Amino acid sequence: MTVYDTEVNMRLFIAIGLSDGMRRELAGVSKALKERSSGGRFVPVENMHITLRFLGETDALYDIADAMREACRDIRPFTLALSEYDFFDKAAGGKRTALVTVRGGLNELSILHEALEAALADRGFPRDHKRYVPHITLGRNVEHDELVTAEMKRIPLSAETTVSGITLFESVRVRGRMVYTPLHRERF
Ligand code: 2AM
Repeated sequence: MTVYDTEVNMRLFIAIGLSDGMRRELAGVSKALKERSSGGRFVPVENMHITLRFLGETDALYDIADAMREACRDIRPFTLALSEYDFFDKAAGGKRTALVTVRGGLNELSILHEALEAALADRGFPRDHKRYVPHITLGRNVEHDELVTAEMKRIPLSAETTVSGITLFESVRVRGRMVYTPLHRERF
């Protein structure tokens, strides 16, 4: 993968990819959720990921790749596993961002996240002060009641991935669908 200089803004984010085993389990969770909820925009399983940092519209590809390199310098591979169904609440109307949480190397993940925030801040990216809650988004504006929450939480999840790098993605909407293109990968 090559990082190239551009003067055109791109919508970028840095994320951790998922294993095939995780995608298989997530496909099952997503299907179960669709059957039990109304409305919602569901994320296609091939687009699912763990966002580390949303960068928004920027053309600073060189600085971002440099920050990724610095942040990963002292990081060693670690394991993450799927944990359970959960959601972020929207204010009213019962609409939620439906998600799956992760477990395992959360300390390592937190150190990586902080290292990335610091390296980006050194290069002029304003710090994201929201608490980092690692998750995989299943869908947005999903509506269901609390019985469904309990049922969804009972789905057993165990798939894992060895995290051995992070990827910078460009996000583009093509004919109403989100397309995520990897631009740069930093391994550790
Ligand atoms: P999320 O799924 O964890 O919410 C690519 O668009 C990724 O960047 C999404 O998966 C989303 O992460 C995150 N993202 C998009 N818009 C965002 C925003 N305004 N603030 C924070 N994260 C955002």
